[in-house]
Amino acid sequence: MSLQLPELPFAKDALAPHMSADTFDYHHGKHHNAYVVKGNELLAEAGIDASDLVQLVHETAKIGGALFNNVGQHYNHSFFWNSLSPAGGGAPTGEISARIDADFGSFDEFKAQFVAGGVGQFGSGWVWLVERDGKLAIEKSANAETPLTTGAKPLLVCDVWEHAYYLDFQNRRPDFLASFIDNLVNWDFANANLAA
Ligand code: MN3
Repeated sequence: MSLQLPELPFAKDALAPHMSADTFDYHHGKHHNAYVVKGNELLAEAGIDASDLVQLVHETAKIGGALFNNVGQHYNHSFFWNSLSPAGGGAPTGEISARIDADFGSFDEFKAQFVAGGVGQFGSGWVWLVERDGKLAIEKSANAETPLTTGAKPLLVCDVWEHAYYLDFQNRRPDFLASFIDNLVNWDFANANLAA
């Protein structure tokens, strides 16, 4: 299989002012596309095939290096676009709402831990809501890493590489993370992942 840049699941200006069309021009059109192009070159050289992207992430994680970095970044960014919605943000709905209350105590406590996780990821990386060993948890990962390869079920992700927020928030990563939860987070996607 080859990697393909997915269409954004919304118009590139649909999340403004929280995430601008300029950000998507660079983040989706340039950064994500570069991972797709380089990943396909390296997959062809390595002669690796897989039936789907999740299997490909697992296969390339065994090899590491630039091959995994590009495939992992393709998986993570594809997951991130789906973690955003123009109708998103605010308190959760559905099954994930009850699970957040059970495992974090409250939505406010979940939000505080999610923001702290993203702020606490030193340098480039990601902050995730996952289900691990039957419980919801906040996890962070560096660079292209993903909790998928360590046995967790990813439910939501926010990109905390500087390219994700610098045009809209400059150095204010905490504000970007709070805005992700308040204005953009796609609970329907989290509920679908939880049920899968
Ligand atoms: Mn990114």
